[in-house]
Amino acid sequence: MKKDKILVIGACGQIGVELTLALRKMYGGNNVVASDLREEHELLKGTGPYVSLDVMNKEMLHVLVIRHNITQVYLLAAILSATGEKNPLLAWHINMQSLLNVLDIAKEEGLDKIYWPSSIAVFGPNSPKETTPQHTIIEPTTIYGISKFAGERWCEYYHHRYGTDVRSLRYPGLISYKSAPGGGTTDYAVEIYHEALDEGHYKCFLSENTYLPMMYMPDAIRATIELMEADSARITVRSAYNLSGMSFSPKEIAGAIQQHIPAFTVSYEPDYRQDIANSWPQSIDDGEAAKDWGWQPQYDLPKMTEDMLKNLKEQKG
Ligand code: NAD
Ligand code: AKB
Repeated sequence: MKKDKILVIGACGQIGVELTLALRKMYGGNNVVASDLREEHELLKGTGPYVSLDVMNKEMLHVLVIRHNITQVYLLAAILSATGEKNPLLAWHINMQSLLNVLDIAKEEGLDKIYWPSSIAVFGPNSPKETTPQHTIIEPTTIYGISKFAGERWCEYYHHRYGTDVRSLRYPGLISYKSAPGGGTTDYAVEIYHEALDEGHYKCFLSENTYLPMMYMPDAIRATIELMEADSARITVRSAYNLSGMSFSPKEIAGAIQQHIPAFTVSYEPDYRQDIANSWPQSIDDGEAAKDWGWQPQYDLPKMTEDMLKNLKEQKG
């Protein structure tokens, strides 16, 4: 078992639950403190310490870090793209201040490592759409993307200015069955599996040929851990690494589900989230992650679909 003491903030969210469980396996349950605004997630109960925390309360966060001898923080609390457009100032405030609170405490307390995820949402309509490079035009048009881009700059700044070992990935849309997604544009790719099993029909809020970069959660968790485990000297990108898994459209994911459930049907009624999706890339070049720390995804659309449906069927009984 490793000696580090980890704090996960936003541990009850879509990524937080699975990342906390994975970290507890590696570091021991008691060495990973889970925290969130919400009640403890069912899957976390009995696996390690849980603390109720509002990351916006810097003093409370600071006390928690000192009291638990925290050496690493994983900051996952955020307002995602679709929810962010409903209250842009709140999204900006939460997404930025949470990161600044963590970075500043990391500097003051000399914490070993910080993880904070960025997103493909940093890219905008003027970025190349296909195999979007690591370094290219970045002009996000959503408040979520703007906050992620500003956050990346802050991470790089803290690293260069204060030596803070902060690491980040630009996750694509994440698909998972353990914990529900929280207000993103790519959430349709989770909902569609549930509705296929529950209703046999899904009304999609994006149009059928909207391609977006996506990733299955086991790949995302492995990428996060591989990045955090990598020797610091190998991390050449201190803003956030591009990360790629797969790319597909609603029509293609529906087709993959129909391989298992032939009677499944989908209708398309694009809403305000279509504009957000249209502003994002369709696929991502993650060559720098592959070169620096050996990133390779393991799941494609058919393999993910088989696993999602198998696990959701078990879950739903
Ligand atoms: P989520 O919304 O599912 O979970 C976020 C968690 O943070 C929630 O449990 C929420 O209760 C908690 N939270 C919110 N405000 C808080 C506060 N003030 N104090 C403490 N906790 C608070 O989000 P997620 O999908 O798990 O995303 C985690 C991170 O990954 C975010 O930074 C998000 O931008 C990023 N990301 C996610 C995806 C994705 O597809 N899920 C893709 C790209 C990037
Ligand atoms: C969202 O859709 O907002 C997230 C993301 C891609 O960052 N899933």
